[in-house]
Amino acid sequence: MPNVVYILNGPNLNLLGKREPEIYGHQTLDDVRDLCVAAAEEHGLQIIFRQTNAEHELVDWIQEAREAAHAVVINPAAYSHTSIAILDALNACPCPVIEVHVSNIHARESFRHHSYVSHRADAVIAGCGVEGYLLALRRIATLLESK
Ligand code: CA2
Repeated sequence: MPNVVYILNGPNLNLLGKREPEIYGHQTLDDVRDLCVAAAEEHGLQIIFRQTNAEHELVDWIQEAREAAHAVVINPAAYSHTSIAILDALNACPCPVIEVHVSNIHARESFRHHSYVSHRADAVIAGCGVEGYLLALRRIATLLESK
């Protein structure tokens, strides 16, 4: 049975590739999912890829991942900067967690510089564009292989 990785995306990431390409690039979230499926196959991983605009749904999915996932890749989007609920849910997850941001949040407005999720994340990838998701999967494969 392949290791299962939940890839969870927060609010407005459904707009990826459709607005603000100078910040987020031209690839859509469907493109990101396709790239992640291909990368996961290469690494022998199975992915569950989801997006929601609702904080409670992210919390529910993280709780689901607690039982069902071997690792979590999460782009919490704006909830990174506001949500203790998402941090608490991730703190209850025993598996590796990697936080991904398409843009470099540290080179943007000061309110984006702090992420609650980073307090729990085993690694944080920011500013690599959508390639950040693929780097996260590669790191997850390394971490799970060394277990
Ligand atoms: O850089 C990232 O991946 C972010 O997580 C994206 C969030 C932002 O709030 C974070 O600070 C950094 C925004 C989600 C995407 O929002 C879009 C809005 C318009 C057009 C395209 C995407």
